[in-house]
Amino acid sequence: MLIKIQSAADVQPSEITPESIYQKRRDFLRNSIGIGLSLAAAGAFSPLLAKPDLKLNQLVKSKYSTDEKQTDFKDITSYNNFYELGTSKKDPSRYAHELKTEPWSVTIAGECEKPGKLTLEDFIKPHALEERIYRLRCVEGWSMVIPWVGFSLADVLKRFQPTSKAKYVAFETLFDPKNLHGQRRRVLDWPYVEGLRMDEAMNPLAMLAVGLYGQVLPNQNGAPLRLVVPWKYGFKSIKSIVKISFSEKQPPATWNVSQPSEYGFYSNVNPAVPHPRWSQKRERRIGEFRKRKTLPFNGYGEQVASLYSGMDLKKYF
Ligand SMILES: Nc1nc2c(c(=O)[nH]1)N[C@H]1C(S)=C(S)[C@@H](COP(=O)(O)O)O[C@H]1N2
Ligand SMILES: [Mo]
Repeated sequence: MLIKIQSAADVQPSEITPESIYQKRRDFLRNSIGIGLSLAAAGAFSPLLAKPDLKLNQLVKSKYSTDEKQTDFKDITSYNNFYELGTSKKDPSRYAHELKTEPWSVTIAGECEKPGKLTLEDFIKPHALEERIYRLRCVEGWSMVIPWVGFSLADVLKRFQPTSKAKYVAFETLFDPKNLHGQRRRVLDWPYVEGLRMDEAMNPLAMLAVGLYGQVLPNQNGAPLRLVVPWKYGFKSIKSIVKISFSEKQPPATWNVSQPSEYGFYSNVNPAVPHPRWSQKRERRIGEFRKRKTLPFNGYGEQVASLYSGMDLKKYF
């Protein structure tokens, strides 16, 4: 199937699809043509694909999706954390234009058989795009439900053939202080970095996202490529990735380096382990008034709890 191209910059605010309209359009498509949602059919256009001849598989709906009410597109794209674009929640959408996503390449390095530097197109090309509706829970106590478009992280990692020494995988965000005004201040140790233990990274829930709500990933959400690890606090889901490397030792993780007593390397969503300055027992779902209970592993325990059996999660928070 051919994918038309529309870059995020071409999307006018008036074209932004509110959740309800999106849902209706989707039902319409499903009923009228009897196929699952596909990027082109949904009238949304692939991000990535500056190459119009690129063929993609149909966008399938992941079995891991939640059927909870999806957060409004507007909230998902205007209430963000992206310190490269400023430290307030409104800054990332306001300064989104500072992030230059073309050209984009991804470097693969470290303990693997196939290191190299790939264009974004080549990086994405072999992977079938899926829609995965996941909960995202921020350590500050808010949460959202986001319909991501992307693909399995495990499939990506296997492709570069990690060696037996690869015990962890590390990710790095673009460093571009000329354009990203946040990086001109030392609020964090730039570039933003994150890491996962190899078995966590290989869990089928972990994904790389290139879109949301069937559209190109908006810059403020981490265009053109961002990690999504739904059982961990939001800050593990690193945005605008330029490098993935395999290592034997545990790699640094930005918030853990910046405040080790407040943010651990693992950062699993855990209502039983309070942040030193506030409880993690409850959360406010954006768009709702009453707080809800926070679930262990953000409700994904069935899929991921076994990764941590035998570990003291108060020590490895
Ligand atoms: N590069 C980078 N990635 C980042 C951040 C950041 O400041 N820089 N913030 C993190 C935090 S704290 C959260 S909660 C999520 C927010 O993702 P969202 O804005 O798409 O909801 O992104 C994470 N990824
Ligand atoms: Mo966060």
